[in-house]
Amino acid sequence: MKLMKDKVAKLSFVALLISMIAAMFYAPTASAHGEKSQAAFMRMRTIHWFDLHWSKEEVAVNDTMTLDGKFLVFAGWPETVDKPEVSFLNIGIPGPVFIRAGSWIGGQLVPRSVSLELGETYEFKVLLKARRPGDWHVHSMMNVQGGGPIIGPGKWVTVTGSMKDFVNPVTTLTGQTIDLESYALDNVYFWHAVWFAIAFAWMWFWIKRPIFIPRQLAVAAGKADSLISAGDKKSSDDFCCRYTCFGSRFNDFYQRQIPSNHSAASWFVAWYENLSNARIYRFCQS
Ligand SMILES: [Cu+2]
Repeated sequence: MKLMKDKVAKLSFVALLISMIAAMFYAPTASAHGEKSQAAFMRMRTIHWFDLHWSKEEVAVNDTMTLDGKFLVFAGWPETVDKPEVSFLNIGIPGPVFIRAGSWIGGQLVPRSVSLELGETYEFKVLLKARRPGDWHVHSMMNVQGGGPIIGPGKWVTVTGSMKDFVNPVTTLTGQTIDLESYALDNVYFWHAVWFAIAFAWMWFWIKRPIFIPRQLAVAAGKADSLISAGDKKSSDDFCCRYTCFGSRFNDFYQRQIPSNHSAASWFVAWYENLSNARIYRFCQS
């Protein structure tokens, strides 16, 4: 019996080795179109995509292509999925390999969500500008609030060229032309570094002293109060107040937003943030 067990163990080990080596030498690329992975009721009773047409199979970085076609909003929409009252025409691609330069439903520009009628057929068009070289699946997609992304058919499109050459110029409301691809990146890095440094200092303040086990022992011994000194409390108040104010002041200075496809949403976020910042600021001043 012992001999048998040893043999099985030995053979299993050899099998494991062989499969590891095989995986090292042969690893095929995964390749699939995801629309069929959706639940049947999502795929067959929501949005029916048809007559789809991809204008190009190969496109150079900075060049554009369109995906157009029609979709029927199924009259027997499932009860378990919210009605498509807030729907956003999108594109199913692996990350920002294209940018969506424009999208239309029935000839109407739809940069934001729209409400769709059950039983209606719509024509749509999406204009895409190539950004990252590679072979990509390009799918039509409808994001339905309360329903999730409803993906349509996809097709391989090859993007050629170099991502270094990609530009995304926009003219702001003040007439300035900027490249969204690289706009204010130095500033982004700078402020991330500043906040990381502050966050790290704050964490260091607490973790440089003995942490988990000694503190747990102190709590168990009923000496929890001795763990946080009056000095700690003072520094915490100071730290919290100073940096929240600092943050809210800088948010105020950099309030001017970049126009985007979601400008109404970003305007609302900016307004809301500013409102709460103003409250915090007043609180800190008092
Ligand atoms: Cu696909």
